[in-house]
Formats: sequence, C-alpha cells, structure tokens
Amino acid sequence: MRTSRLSVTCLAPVVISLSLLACDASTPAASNTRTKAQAKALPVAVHVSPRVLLAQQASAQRAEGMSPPRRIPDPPFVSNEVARFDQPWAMTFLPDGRLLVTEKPGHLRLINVATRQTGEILGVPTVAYGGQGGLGDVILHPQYASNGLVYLSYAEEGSGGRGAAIARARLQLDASGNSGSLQNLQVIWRQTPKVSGDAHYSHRLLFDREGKLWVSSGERQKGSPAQDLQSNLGKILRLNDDGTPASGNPFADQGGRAAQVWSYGHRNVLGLALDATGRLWAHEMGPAGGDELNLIERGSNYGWPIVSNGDNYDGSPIPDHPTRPEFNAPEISWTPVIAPAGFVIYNGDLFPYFQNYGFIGGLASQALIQVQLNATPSEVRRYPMGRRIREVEQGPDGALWLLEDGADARLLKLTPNRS
Ligand SMILES: [Ca+2]
Ligand SMILES: [Ca+2]
Ligand SMILES: [Ca+2]
Repeated sequence: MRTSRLSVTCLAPVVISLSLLACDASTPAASNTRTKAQAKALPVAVHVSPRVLLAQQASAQRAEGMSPPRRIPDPPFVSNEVARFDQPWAMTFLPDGRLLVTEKPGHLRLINVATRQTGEILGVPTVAYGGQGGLGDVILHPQYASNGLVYLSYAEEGSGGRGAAIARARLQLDASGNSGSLQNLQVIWRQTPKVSGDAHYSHRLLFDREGKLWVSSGERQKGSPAQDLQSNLGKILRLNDDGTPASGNPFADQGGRAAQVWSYGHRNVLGLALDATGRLWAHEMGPAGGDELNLIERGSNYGWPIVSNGDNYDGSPIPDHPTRPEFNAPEISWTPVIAPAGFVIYNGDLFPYFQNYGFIGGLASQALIQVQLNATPSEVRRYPMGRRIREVEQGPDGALWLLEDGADARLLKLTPNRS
C-alpha cells in the first residue's frame, strides 16, 4: 500500500512533463513545493495525457478508499483445492493459521491448512438440521488470544417452531492434532418468536473494532416481521459480546427486542463486512430478482417486504425501491439474482489490486463476485467457479479462501496468478 502510494504520487510530475525534478521517495520538501507551485501555474487548457488522467483517477479513487489501478494478471488468481467438507457453511481462521469450518449437519471441524490434517471440535449444540437450517456461522471474539471464546450461530427447535440462536464457548484445543472441545457453552441470543419453516435464518456474525457483535437475523420467510420492531426477525442487530443490546442503538427507548435493532426491513442477509473506514455493508437475497448490496445505516428501514427490485416467486409484483424513497435503496441490486452468500472486503497485501474491493460468494450464480464500494458501487467482475460458492474468507497471509456449497464441497485457496 505504502509503495503504491509513493509511486503514484511521483507519477504526476513526471508525466505532466513539468519537469525538471527527479521524483523519488527521497525528493526533498523544497523540491516538492516548487513542483506544486509550477503545477498551480499551468494554464487550464493544458493537454493532459492519458497517463496523467490515470494518475488523477488513482488519486481520486485513493481518496475514496479505492486502490489505484495496477497491472493485474488475467485471471488474477489461481485456485487450489485444500480439503473437502460435507455441506460446509462458514469458516474463520485461528491466530495460528488453522481454520475452523462449520458443516450444516452440526459438525465443527478444525483443519491445519499446511498439513491438511483435519479434526473435530466436540460440544457443538444440537442443531435443527434441514432446509436452510443447521450449524451456521463461526467467528472469534476480538480478544480470542486471551479468552479463547468462539461464537457459533445455528438453527434450533423450540416451542412454536424453529429459530436461529447464538452460543459462545471457550475453545479447548487438544495438545496435539486438530481436535478439541467447546467448554462453558452459553446461549447468548435467540430469534424470537420461533416460527414454522426452515428458511431465511441468515445468522451471520461479525465483531467490529469496538467489540460490538453484529448479527444478521433473517425474516424466516415470513415477510412482515421485518417491519415489526418488537420481533428480531428481518433485522441487523448490534449487541454486546454477551448478547445484550449494545448502548446507543436507535430504538433503545422502545425497549424489549427493539433495543437490539440497528436496521430493519431486511430479508435474508448472508453476508456482513466492514470496509476500511468502518462502514458496514450487507448483502441480502431478494425473491425472484432483486438481490441487494446495502450500506447499513443506523435506524434505517431497507424496505422488505414492502418494496423489492424483484418480484414474488409466483410472479406477482412487489413495488420497486424507487416507488418508495422513504426506504433505504440498495447500492447494488441484481436481477437475475446472484444468490449472495459469504462476504469479505479485502484488506490484505497478497493481492494489492484487490485492496478495498468486496468479494461475494454466489450460490445460484456459481461464481465469486467482485464489487467496488466507492461512490458508485457496482459489480466489477464475476469469476465463474463452476459450483455454488457458500463462503468467502481472507486468510492471515492475504490469500482468499472459498467454500463450495453442498456435499463433497471443496475448500479452495486463491493466490495471485504469477504466470
Ligand atoms: Ca467467515
Ligand atoms: Ca431492500
Ligand atoms: Ca419489484
């Protein structure tokens, strides 16, 4: 990042043919001043070369948190299979580089990605496996290194039907191998009320820099709860690490479940990610058409089920977002759908040309989808992967990792194409 900043900064004076001055990292301050003064004195109608425009564009993109253009190999990455799992759903890396993987039927695996040796972590709660339900997300507490806490989301049976739950426990690893167990397991949050059916749990988890726990809670395919602040379905929630409502939430004064809510009017949110400036982005599955990427704002209503850029599966229309400007409209919407699942905003060093871009797994689209998150968010490229992609993660060394969906699903490591 630092290297690129210097090189682009230095590009402008050279290609403007201003001059005169050698430009490198050691350019003295006095010379910089002189260059700026000369640049300021240039006539407005000066010819600007394409390279200058590129440098200016890079500068503007940097200002918006985007990476400057670089020579990008095509394809930009190569993909290698590391392991296979049964219906994997989510993954997260331990500080030592080993990888926790959830499998929907209710297994938590630990894999040493260097040796490819895999083991199982015992003590996972009983899950309601079926349809879209089962074991879901896994993340680490921000102070995992000292407290060993992992957080799991899953579907559970209860009176009235099923709902998502979140448990936290201390991960106790065996002295050798990749097995272990969950100790002192505590259920810290539940979807309420429980309802029939086995779809749209969402239950994606994310910790922010302040140690708040973000939860996507799907509307369980019931629609209207997404607009009811006393249901925690169809919401994005902001909680403390013990599952209690975080202070400063927008509907705290309404009490009850409303105190958990940060934003509402959501459908099925299978991806949460923070960008370099701390903004929260979430994608959600639309019905027939209308998948969305949303920038999540405090107290905002994202419109479901009143508006959608898609329509109902039976073909009956749902008014589009522009008909109701009071609802927060998506930054990107997809028709036909991509069926988004898994989401990272890249901030590693291994792929300099991916800095600050979002990467979304595609189920129906069987692809990895690259999006830009600047002033004009859009899909910039779609990489066909040949299978449904369930989960995307960034590894400690900056590699991108994907989990395919379904039985006999591959764990794939993406590294830069050096050819
Ligand atoms: Ca993950
Ligand atoms: Ca919406
Ligand atoms: Ca519509």
